[in-house]
Amino acid sequence: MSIRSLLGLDTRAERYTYGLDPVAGYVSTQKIPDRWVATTCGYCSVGCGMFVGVKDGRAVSVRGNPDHPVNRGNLCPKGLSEHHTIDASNRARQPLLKRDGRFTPIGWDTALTTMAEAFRRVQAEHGPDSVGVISTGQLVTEEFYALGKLVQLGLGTRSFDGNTTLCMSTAVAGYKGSFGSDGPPGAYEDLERADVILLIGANIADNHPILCRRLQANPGTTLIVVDPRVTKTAMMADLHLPIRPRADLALLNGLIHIIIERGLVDHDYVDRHTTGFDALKESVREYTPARVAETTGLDPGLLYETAAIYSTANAAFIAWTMGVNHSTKGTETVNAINNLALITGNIGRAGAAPFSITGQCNAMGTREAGFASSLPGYRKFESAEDREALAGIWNVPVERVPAARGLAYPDIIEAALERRIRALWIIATNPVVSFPNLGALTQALEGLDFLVVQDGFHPTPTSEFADLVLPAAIWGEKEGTYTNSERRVSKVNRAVEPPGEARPDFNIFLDVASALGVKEELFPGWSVPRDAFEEWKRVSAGRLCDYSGMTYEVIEEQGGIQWPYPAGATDPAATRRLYTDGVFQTADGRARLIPVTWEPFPEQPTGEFPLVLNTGRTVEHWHTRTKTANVPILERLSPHAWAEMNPRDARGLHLKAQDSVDIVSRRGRIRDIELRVTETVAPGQIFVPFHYAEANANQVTQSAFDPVSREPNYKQSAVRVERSCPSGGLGASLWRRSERP
Ligand SMILES: Nc1nc2c(c(=O)[nH]1)N[C@H]1C(S)=C(S)[C@@H](COP(=O)(O)OP(=O)(O)OC[C@H]3O[C@@H](n4cnc5c(=O)[nH]c(N)nc54)[C@H](O)[C@@H]3O)O[C@H]1N2
Ligand SMILES: Nc1nc2c(c(=O)[nH]1)N[C@H]1C(S)=C(S)[C@@H](COP(=O)(O)OP(=O)(O)OC[C@H]3O[C@@H](n4cnc5c(=O)[nH]c(N)nc54)[C@H](O)[C@@H]3O)O[C@H]1N2
Ligand code: SF4
Ligand SMILES: [Mo]
Repeated sequence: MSIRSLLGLDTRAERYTYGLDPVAGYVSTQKIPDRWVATTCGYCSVGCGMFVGVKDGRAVSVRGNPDHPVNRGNLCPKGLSEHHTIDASNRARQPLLKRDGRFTPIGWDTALTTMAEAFRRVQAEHGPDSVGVISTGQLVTEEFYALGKLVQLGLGTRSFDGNTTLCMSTAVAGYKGSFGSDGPPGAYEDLERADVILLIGANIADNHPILCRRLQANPGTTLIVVDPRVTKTAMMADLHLPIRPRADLALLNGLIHIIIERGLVDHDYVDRHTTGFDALKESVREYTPARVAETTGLDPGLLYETAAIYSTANAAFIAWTMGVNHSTKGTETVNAINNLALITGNIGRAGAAPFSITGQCNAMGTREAGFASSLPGYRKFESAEDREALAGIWNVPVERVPAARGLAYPDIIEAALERRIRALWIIATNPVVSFPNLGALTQALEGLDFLVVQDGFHPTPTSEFADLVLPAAIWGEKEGTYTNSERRVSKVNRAVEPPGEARPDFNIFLDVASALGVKEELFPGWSVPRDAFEEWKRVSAGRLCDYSGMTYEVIEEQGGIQWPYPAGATDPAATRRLYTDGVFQTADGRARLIPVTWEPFPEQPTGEFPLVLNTGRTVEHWHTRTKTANVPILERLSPHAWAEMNPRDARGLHLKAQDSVDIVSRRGRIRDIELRVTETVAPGQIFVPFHYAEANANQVTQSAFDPVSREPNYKQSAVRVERSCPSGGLGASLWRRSERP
């Protein structure tokens, strides 16, 4: 394949002629922008600052913002090609109503009244909670905040959650348990200041690429990577711990055991700022190096070495992502991470933090704005004082503010299966590809009386199931703020107009509020995201995630501001880290050391299903590929799904590289994907990316969820691998439903 075709140049209608642009280097003269619009990347939670180049009202290029404190001008391949997502041919352009199995274009007014009537009818017949709403970490905070109010106070349903439960809810629950509140305590700067960095189940080289740049700016650090695969991140490490799947809890308890045994505990910190040390000490007694070596598959020498490197560092940073969160023991594993950081005093200092790297561009914004697992501003459902404070700001009777959390995402799906939930509104998430155990999910969706899907693209695998499709503006077409993993609030700006009749989600929420008759009560005089931002500032004032000192203008000026930033604040650097004073958000101000126990993962391999399936990501694609499949360079680099298998297992199955294989579990089958034979995966395990609807990895994953956070156990399922039948290709059929007669 030529470089030109790899870059997608051959397939574009317009041919490129090259000219020299002083900023961007060689670019097409047809594509030299008239103007550059400053904004924040709409993919991952790193939160890179960038400019979108606009020519004749179209987004034609992107470049990194050299002054942005996060990325200093760098962008990863997805960011650099993000403008291609806007012009995609499969953008949703008008509201569509399904009549007799076919989508018919309708006007917005009809769409909104149809939706409001359907939801109110279902609620009248089956109770307020029989309408469910599933949202996302990919809205701006202003939209998410408005949606929360609309759903909880306007629709009055407590069946409200989002795709963040497939992602971050474990970190949230773990932080709440240990520190009394959510909120990642560290900053990206810590990657440059730590002398030891421990990455657990986080493949930043693929998934947070610009963080690798930050890490590389610290050549003196010792990097330890804990991952069952030899990922690109593991290849960067000084020490890679190729742990057995889901043995992290045993490893962490084992490290704590050694640190206690060797007298390496920071007793001063423990005595002044924590509770529960004696119980923790007792609980790790049985996690001897010998036993932990057996559980984790790691040599005892490696355990001693890791414990020594971590506990003797001046500043040690632990970051984790989905290798930890995607587990039925996720919350407890996060508690164990926090335990390790606390007993060594590695929190609240430069270079020292237990740091959950978030995933989506605004996963953090949804955590702050709450409404699902907590009330806005990290307030607690169970606190009468918190509910009264909110009722006061909102000017509603306190009884309107929910006093307990409603159903979490998997429980909403289960309620739909049992027909306790009859109508669903899905916003900016694509569960038909991303939710575990596809068979159960599709049964739930098919049983609904009314399904609304609000998406920037159509058809998507999920919008195919909809009764009503609402076309949304996407990144590049709307305004607001995102919060990145280090609590930095950055500005998102509109560069171009949305296609057809698509509207920003913010406007759609206000329109739905009008259709439900609650607009003036809940959103008096609101018309633009800034109206929501001003109210959110008041809601967050005095809370850990205090925005009250921020304005859109100061955020732009500073290249984002980390919270807390209370009214009157002038120095953004002053709040770079949380818990610098060792005072936590618990009743007694002390962090809690929480004893936790390791358990094997739920679905152990058997003779019939002998392999452990691990699912995850690759740098080129974003989740369910609604966006990146439209970007020629990314799609060409990674056009189809594959399975990675160790040579030993491949030999045993008489398979070779590039054979076409099926992956089979008790629940389903991924058909016809390319086999890659590689030592990066250990014997007994396989890895499959979950990006491809036509080879949907979630056909085989299971309905197993963390009891506290409700997050799915995506990273371990028992499967077998078979050579595909020659007819193959059936995997594509699922999401081409509407094309079938
Ligand atoms: N290119 C790209 N970047 C993205 C995304 C994307 O779709 N594409 N998505 C964004 C989102 S929302 C998220 S949440 C993040 C996710 O970012 P990551 O968490 O880095 O992504 P994953 O590939 O899901 O999983 C991370 C690693 O966990 C490892 N793992 C599996 N099982 C275990 C285990 O038992 N123990 C340990 N220690 N590790 C294990 C996997 O081998 C994998 O390398 O990425 C964000 N960035
Ligand atoms: N097997 C397996 N499954 C997984 C994971 C895994 O590691 N393994 N990871 C899980 C994780 S961490 C996550 S975060 C989820 C992600 O799963 P999803 O949330 O389903 O993934 P996306 O493809 O990002 O879906 C976003 C949807 O919103 C649309 N969209 C984009 N921008 C906008 C907008 O501004 N407005 C509106 N209305 N729509 C918009 C997109 O077209 C797309 O349909 O997947 C989870 N599923
Ligand atoms: S690292 Fe994340 S935020 Fe930065 S350009 Fe890449 S996808 Fe965008
Ligand atoms: Mo995620």
